[in-house]
Amino acid sequence: MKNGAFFRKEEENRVQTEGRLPPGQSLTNRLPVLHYGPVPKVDLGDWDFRIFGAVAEEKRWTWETFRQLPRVKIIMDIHCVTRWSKFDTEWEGVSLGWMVREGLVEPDPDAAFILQHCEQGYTTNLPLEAALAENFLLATHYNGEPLPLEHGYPLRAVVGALPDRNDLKDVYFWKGGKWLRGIEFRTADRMGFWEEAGYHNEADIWKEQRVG
Ligand SMILES: Nc1nc2c(c(=O)[nH]1)N[C@H]1C(S)=C(S)[C@@H](COP(=O)(O)O)O[C@H]1N2
Ligand SMILES: [Mo]
Repeated sequence: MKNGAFFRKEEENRVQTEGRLPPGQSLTNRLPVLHYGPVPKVDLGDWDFRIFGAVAEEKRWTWETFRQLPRVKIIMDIHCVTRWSKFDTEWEGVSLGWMVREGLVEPDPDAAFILQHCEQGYTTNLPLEAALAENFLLATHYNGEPLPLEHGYPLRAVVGALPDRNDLKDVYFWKGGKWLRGIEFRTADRMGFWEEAGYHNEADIWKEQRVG
């Protein structure tokens, strides 16, 4: 059997050589659970997901309607500001960019930011362009299974790095809200929970924009 620590280091060297290990990060093979506060209780019967704010028309899905939207699978590298990175994680869910391209959601012409609203008041913000890109997903599944409760069941946003796409903006994983209930489109930026607390608003993993 391979020695765990040795294997980890070997893997880390490999992703580093491939240019996928951002500065100050180290590889983990687990999927750590990280969030502020308790895991919320979720009742799918009265769950809904809303898109509102700077959009032509506000939209609302129940779980029954949301789960019927077409889903895509993406494999991404995710990077937590607390310095762990996990590579080749597989997520499945609904693309916000697809929703806009299909006309399910019509942003106002001056919409330029989004704010994610989660259970228990967690929020996090992104430029609209980043939220419409291929490395941002409204995920319902991880590794082919519905999200575990502690990872955001039934719906979370995920944002990470796609190994071959240097053209996309890559941000730390706190910009993916677990237990997501709404996305507010905005003309002006508004900082979320960690951003208000001093984390960097842009959060670029390659520039190590952790705080400030
Ligand atoms: N609702 C909510 N979402 C959250 C957080 C949180 O505290 N609350 N923490 C963020 C942070 S800092 C990280 S690194 C990831 C962790 O996701 P995981 O627990 O699935 O690994 O969730 C993000 N989304
Ligand atoms: Mo994090």
